[in-house]
Amino acid sequence: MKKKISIIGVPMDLGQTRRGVDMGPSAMRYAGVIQRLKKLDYGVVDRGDIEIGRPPQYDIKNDENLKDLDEVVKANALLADSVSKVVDEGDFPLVLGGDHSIAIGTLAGVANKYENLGVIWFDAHGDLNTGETSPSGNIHGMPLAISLGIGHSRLTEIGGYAPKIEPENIVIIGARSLDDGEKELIREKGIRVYTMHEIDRLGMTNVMEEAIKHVTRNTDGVHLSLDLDALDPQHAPGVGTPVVGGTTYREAHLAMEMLAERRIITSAEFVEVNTILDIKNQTAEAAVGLIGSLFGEKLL
Ligand code: 6HN
Ligand code: MN
Ligand code: MN
Ligand code: MN
Repeated sequence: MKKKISIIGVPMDLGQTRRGVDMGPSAMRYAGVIQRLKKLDYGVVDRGDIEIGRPPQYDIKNDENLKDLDEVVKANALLADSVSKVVDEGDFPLVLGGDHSIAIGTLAGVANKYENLGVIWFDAHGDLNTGETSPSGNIHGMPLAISLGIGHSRLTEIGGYAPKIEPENIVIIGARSLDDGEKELIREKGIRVYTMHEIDRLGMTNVMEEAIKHVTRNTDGVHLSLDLDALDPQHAPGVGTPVVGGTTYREAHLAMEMLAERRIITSAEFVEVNTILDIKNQTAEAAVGLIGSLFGEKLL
């Protein structure tokens, strides 16, 4: 029997300032994520959506350069609880976003179930900012730093422990827009990053071989956090912070197919699908296709 998959939607749009990413979970459900997984013979439970508070006024920065901190903290605490229950019940947690700030809650719910959790972070960005280094004050640019225990304590302490992960167990894939403070942190912590340059030079096959080796070396579980902006905007136009020069549609699928073959992923989230910016649900459909590949869908 295959493990049951529990889906949790997180209609979060307060980790950045472009409305529309709150409809990401609906868009992926509409694009058939549940049917797709059932067709692969998984039991699937849709646990509905996490409640997101609405601030009286959007996008208010506090003195520490963090926008909508209260609501982001509250929602991530709820998400951490919900994900933690899913793992305790033996299901596979599949979290649908929502902006990338929700990785704070997902990782908080998952990481203490493992001795050492590995993380594969597919993204055009590093998401390694703090209030001090962030050019925007948008918390969706910070979740990887937060999970390393770096940043505002109200965020790092979600779930009641910190850090969630160790720098040597992380791989970032697809990066092509890193802020100065993020580059510094990457060097300081020795985080393994495959930018688009390495994907071009080595090819996605070799990148994934190396990445899988790296995140499984020292770990007993691996979380996949996939930001749709890792893909080139041509293939995933419905994202809040698109960056040219991303992975092709096939490169992203190949990566998922290799993860499926190795069966290393123990939890996953798909984030940043923005339906207002999307074209006929193309990005949500791309996300659902990638989810299919991650769970073992084959071309033949
Ligand atoms: N994402 N590095 C930029 C910032 O504002 O910190 C962009 C972050 C984008 C975050 O796409 O999840
Ligand atoms: Mn741990
Ligand atoms: Mn991104
Ligand atoms: Mn991201």
